[in-house]
Amino acid sequence: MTVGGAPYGAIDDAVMAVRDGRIVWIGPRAEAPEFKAVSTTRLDGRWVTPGLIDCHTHLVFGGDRTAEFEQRLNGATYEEIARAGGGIRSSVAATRAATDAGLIRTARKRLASFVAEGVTTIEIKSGYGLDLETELKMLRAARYLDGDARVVTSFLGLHAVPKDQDRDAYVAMIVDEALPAAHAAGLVDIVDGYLEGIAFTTAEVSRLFDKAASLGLPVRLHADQLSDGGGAALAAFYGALSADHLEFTSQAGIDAMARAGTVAVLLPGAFVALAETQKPPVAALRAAGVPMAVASDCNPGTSPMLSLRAAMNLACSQFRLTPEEALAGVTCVAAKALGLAAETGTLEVGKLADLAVWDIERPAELSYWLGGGLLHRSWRAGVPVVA
Ligand code: DI6
Ligand code: FE
Repeated sequence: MTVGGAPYGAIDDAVMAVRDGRIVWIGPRAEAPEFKAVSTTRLDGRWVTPGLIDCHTHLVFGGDRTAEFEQRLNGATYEEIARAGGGIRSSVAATRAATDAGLIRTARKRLASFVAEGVTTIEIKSGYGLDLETELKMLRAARYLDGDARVVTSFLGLHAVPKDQDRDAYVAMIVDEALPAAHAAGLVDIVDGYLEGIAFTTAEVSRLFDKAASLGLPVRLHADQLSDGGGAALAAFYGALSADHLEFTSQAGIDAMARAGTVAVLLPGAFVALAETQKPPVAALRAAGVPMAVASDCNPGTSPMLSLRAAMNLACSQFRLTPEEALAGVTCVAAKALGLAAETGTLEVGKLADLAVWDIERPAELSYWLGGGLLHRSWRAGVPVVA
């Protein structure tokens, strides 16, 4: 992928050599040197892609929100439910009540769905704790899940203001106490926030991002999902790895992202689940050269989605990505969104041997089929996962 000029950067009749978990050679069989291989695996003409990367999930949470799903089907909106104390806050109550083991057990089941379809790297956020203890519990659970897939954690303390709590005191607790504590415990790879009318303001997110910068941590932002709050421009101002959602992002926001090299993360699962009508400005992002990632946003409220390939399908059918863009969006661009572009996301010498092998005739099938088991085998850093 992305090597050479063929569509998808595809190499026909290829050979790949892996040593110590990294790709040490890749190219056409005709050009391959003699390898003193310890073991050889034949893939019989199958397609091999980088292991898939889901760069935006809320995989760890207690309970579920089936009741809200039914309320929305009866006409209630997500914002109405949130303002009435449901939404994120109802997952907070269930997550606080869950034990470490319980959180891990339920998240591991969900993770298995992603691994079974070739995901070898997954990002997991906190944000259903909203107190020091539970945010740390969520992040510990996320770290613990690292195994079949590599886990990248995001600290999402500014996800919602907890019930009956003073806003300013809450923001101060997250910024001055919870983030430094989680960072000191080695639990934070990226700092995330939710900028939205029903969530946090530019000033509040800025306080968080200033703290992240002082700790040397990269940032990303849930931006412009339900309204244009200037989130894309704020993310770009802070040099964010990504700005996510972007349904309401303006041209000024897009231009700022292009200048900053901030990735646009598209989340069609939330768009569909909320029956939104405002689509992210894909044509303008493309025209501005902003790289687009695609992710599941797996979460109990707005995207109860257990398949990254389903997100690829919806990114094409709903947002008009090409299948090639969708595949880039869950491989090389997703790696960039997580700051891992030097390590994974393409099949190139020096990168980790994160591989997915598919029972398909052509790569567009990965976006074409909505669900279904197309994976033949997978490896994380040269270690077999699905065998
Ligand atoms: N945007 C989302 O789509 C999720 N979080 C966020 O900031 C929704 C989370 C939830 O409703 O539980
Ligand atoms: Fe999200």
